[in-house]
Amino acid sequence: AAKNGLDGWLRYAPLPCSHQCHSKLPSNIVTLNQTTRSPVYVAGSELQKGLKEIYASHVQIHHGQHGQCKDFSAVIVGTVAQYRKTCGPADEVPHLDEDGFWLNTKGSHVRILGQNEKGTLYGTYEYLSMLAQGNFSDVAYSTNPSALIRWVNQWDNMDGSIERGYGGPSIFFRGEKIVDDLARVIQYARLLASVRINAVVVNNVNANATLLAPENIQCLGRIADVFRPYGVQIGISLNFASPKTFGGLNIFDPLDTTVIKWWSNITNQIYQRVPDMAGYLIKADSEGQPGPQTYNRTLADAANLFAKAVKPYGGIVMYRSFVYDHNLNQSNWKADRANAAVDFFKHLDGKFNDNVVVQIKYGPIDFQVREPASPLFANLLNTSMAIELQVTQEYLGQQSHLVYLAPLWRDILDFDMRVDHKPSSVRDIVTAKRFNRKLGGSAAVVNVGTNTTWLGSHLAMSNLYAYGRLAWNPTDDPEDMLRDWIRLTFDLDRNLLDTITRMSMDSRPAYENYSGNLGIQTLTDILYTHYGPNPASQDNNGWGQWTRADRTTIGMDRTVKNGTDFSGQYPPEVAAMYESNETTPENLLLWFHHVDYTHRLHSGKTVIQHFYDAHYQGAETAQGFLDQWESLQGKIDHERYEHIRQRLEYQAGHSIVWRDTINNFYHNLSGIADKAKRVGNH
Ligand code: GCW
Repeated sequence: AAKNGLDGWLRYAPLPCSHQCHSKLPSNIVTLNQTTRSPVYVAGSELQKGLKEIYASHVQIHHGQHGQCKDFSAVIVGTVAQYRKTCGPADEVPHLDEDGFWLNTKGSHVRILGQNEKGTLYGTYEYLSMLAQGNFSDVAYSTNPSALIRWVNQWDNMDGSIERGYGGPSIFFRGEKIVDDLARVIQYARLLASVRINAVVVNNVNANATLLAPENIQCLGRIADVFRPYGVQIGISLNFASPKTFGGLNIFDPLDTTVIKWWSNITNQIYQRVPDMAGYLIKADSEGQPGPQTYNRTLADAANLFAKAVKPYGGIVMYRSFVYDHNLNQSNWKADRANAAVDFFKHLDGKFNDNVVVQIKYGPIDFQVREPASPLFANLLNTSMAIELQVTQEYLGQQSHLVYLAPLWRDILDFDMRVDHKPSSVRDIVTAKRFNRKLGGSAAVVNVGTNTTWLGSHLAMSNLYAYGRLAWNPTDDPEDMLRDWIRLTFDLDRNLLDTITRMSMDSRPAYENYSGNLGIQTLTDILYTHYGPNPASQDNNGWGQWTRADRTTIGMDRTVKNGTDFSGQYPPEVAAMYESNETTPENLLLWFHHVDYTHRLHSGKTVIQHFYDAHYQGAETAQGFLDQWESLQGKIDHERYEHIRQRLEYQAGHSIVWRDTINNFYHNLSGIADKAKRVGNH
């Protein structure tokens, strides 16, 4: 079959079978569960497909009988319990946590044993990833997830459009209904399972209550049936006002008994059709969405309403902390949207039921190219939390610009909050270790669509791949993950590998340089599109994404001494660092401090000269991507080569538009000349 972008990193491109490969390739597959549509069964079929496509090796699947466990050169796939039952003792297998697996390629046969069936499937994809990279080394290791919540959120609307989606219309919905043909959903399930994502919320957080209509609940069941064999559960977003707007009640107060009954009834109906639904995702009292504040109830009252409804089924509620006033007034020096999450949630710490998880965007504003880690992570000591990331490049070039995001995510995950003067990395907080919670993890907004690139650009898929890897192990190295992804997606060619690695690793610094640097956010259009340069839109808007730039000064003063108090939301050591412009990392200077354009950076350069230079440097790097890519012509199939080439050509030009728009804007505003005489008329 012709290979195309749909396979993503599960391409199984043909490789020559060297001597080592001949002696190492399994000649049988033994699966320890023959129930079709079980993850172990799927694992067997996936192995068979991989072996055939990569090494043209046609291998039979046997359904575990005792004798076969000893078969020479078989690959055995199943859970540890299934292995014990069919094959005998499994004493060598180390203790595994839920979803974990053990992979052993040493000796006469390969064993892939999961703690559960999902884990077995993950281990199978791991083994296939080795094979597809021509890696036949002897390994024996186990791996366990850092957290049990490894979700993705789709922002798909029932009419088939996708909010902030750049890869075409929805694979789930069309014309207020769930689509008949779910072939693309199967493909998506494979991709997600291969990077160990275990749940997908299928509809937009700006939710439409019609999803709860009986016929739609039945159809949700069809979606769940497609994901289930891959170990991926589904979840749904709810509209808080549904009892009134859809259910015919005249109220949606979370403490009202008719409302409570209504939600539990709906929940029962859903679980009847989808007994393993992962849970609910809630956006309430945010950006015009209805919420408990209408009835003077707390956000915890709202979260607990749903928590009680799903509790009997083992479901969880992801409650978003993205709650803020979007009609802020900039004439108030103290107004600051960044303060909102802590203001709204801190006093509710400890009031959430134990199956509620507060889902927190990584930064205090909104998926910007550079933000400090959200201080909310350090303020909820008795509440389960998850981090919300965005694979969708909403503010980061919307898949028309190459921006590899793993380094950004690692910056946040590695950040040490120093809660109680003890090591408190965001990673340890959200994986529930730091405060000993039962639940924790991550969710990423991933707006894949029907486009054959999935996200709108082939190169953007490295972000989905890396997200899954980090959700499993948040200390995975961004460059290592990238190299695996490149080998699996394109080819093992050394030069190709180095080139795409270099471009990707340079991409976030480049974007930051030509869009907005020194912590000023992206300077993109804030009012409508979130795309392209529009520095003027960054002030005097109700959204509270401000720069406070005037003729002589720029930056938000978020200090306690004379600003918005935001820095005071961090534990003392971190607060002290951000309070002074001497100790604030320069890449966040303008996030925390309001300074003169002539303020000197550690380099000796002024802020304004740094702006000019960084924008030139970033645009130059981006223009270089095109040449680097073109050096790979002939090494990649024409279709993908050309699609990517066009994107990079566009980015090269658009980076110049960015550079000049931003530089001219601040040049006009400040009247300060560029030392290198590039900006303005000379
Ligand atoms: O970034 C903003 C987006 C909205 C989005 C919102 C959110 C789904 O512009 O489109 O709504 O965030 O995260 O809820």
